Amino acid sequence: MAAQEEFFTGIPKIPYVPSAGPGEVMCFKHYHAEEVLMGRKMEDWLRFSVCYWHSFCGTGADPFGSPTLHRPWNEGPPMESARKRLRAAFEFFTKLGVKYYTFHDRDVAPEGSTLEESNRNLDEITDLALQLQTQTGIKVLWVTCNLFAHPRYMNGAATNPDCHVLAYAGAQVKKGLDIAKKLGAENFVFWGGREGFLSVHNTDVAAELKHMANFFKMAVKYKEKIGLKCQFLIEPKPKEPCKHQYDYDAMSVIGFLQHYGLERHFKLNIEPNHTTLAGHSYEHDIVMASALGMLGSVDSNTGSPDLGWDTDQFPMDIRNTTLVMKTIIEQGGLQPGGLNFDAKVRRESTDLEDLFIAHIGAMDAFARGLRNAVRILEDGLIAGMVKERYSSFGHGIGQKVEDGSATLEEMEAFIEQNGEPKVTSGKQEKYESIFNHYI
Ligand code: XUL
Ligand code: CO
Repeated sequence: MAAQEEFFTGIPKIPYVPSAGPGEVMCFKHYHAEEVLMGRKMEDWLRFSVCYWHSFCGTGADPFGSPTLHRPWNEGPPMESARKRLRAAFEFFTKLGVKYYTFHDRDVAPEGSTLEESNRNLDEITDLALQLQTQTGIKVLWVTCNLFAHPRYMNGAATNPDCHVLAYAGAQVKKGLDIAKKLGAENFVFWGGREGFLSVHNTDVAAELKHMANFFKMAVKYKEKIGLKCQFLIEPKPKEPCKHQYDYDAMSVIGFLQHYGLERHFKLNIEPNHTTLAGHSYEHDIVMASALGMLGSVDSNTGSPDLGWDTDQFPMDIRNTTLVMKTIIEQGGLQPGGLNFDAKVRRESTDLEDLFIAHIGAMDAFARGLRNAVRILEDGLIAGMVKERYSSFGHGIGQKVEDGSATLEEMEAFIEQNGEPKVTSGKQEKYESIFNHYI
């Protein structure tokens, strides 16, 4: 890369220095990409990805204040800054040592005054992206279409009461899928920020749900038509910007997909800050989606439990990362999904190096989570205790319940013979103490 094009001057490729002291934050102390754990390289368990919108488009503006983050790549006319932004992003990915990135169509190329113009902008920028991908080996984890920012989408995109708007969203997704194919994206995400309602009085909920399902069916059909191989993902979120979003949480989305016969075509992209907004614990939706074979990818971030909104902070809590990685290892990995940092530096973290520090800290937090989860699973103590807890389903009447052949009459006969079950301790504190031993 030519010297004048360097944006992160003075920052080298981030090294792995396990002996680094507490004040040294520009190196990995736990993340060692090539190290093999449980038969797989750390980078392949973790599949880290940097998101474009927060890290390269974010300005630090909030509803109460102006931008605080002045990024050199966002200066100049829209297409010129789009090209600079892309070069800055690839410099960042390379120096950080992350192999994947994610973006919305409108993050990488500005919206034009017509669909044709927007598409031309996308064509030009994705030509450059393809070049940079080939040069660096960096790949697209997922692409998504921004179907929520433009005023035309204020009443929804796929659930808009006006089919003209739905058609615009469809045209945009068609182009998004073409771009996904061109760039070899491994996944494609649908996040329905405005697919929901602010008032039931003006909303035909049943019609909107059906339209959304039919919209997804069009996307599946087009994906198959163009031979796009990537995995489709829906990202649940309960609210914000809508008062109520249809994709409320993991179980609502799974129910929706099954109701409309779409479950074979989609998995879920779980974002823990959305999970906690839905009133669940951090790991809840990851565990629920995984249990039903529907966990496809993770937007790895965190909120502040004391706040009621989506703060998109970098995930730094080792307990959380350990639980997430335990679930991911148990399901055999996240591929073709990954851990995408849908997270933004605070508006007060104004130095360019803060962008590195944030990602390095979160990657190390996940590397520690991975190492802890591996120890938990290799020791097998917790797994053994859980297995023992359910051991009554391994024989006799329990075996019949397990394989689905038992009847209520048999339940009654069993109780007549065996009477009252004995009280068995759940041992929660014992599990918690053992878990704490590993973190
Ligand atoms: C919004 C959010 C989005 C999606 C992609 O809360 O998480 O950035 O990840 O549209
Ligand atoms: Co997200």
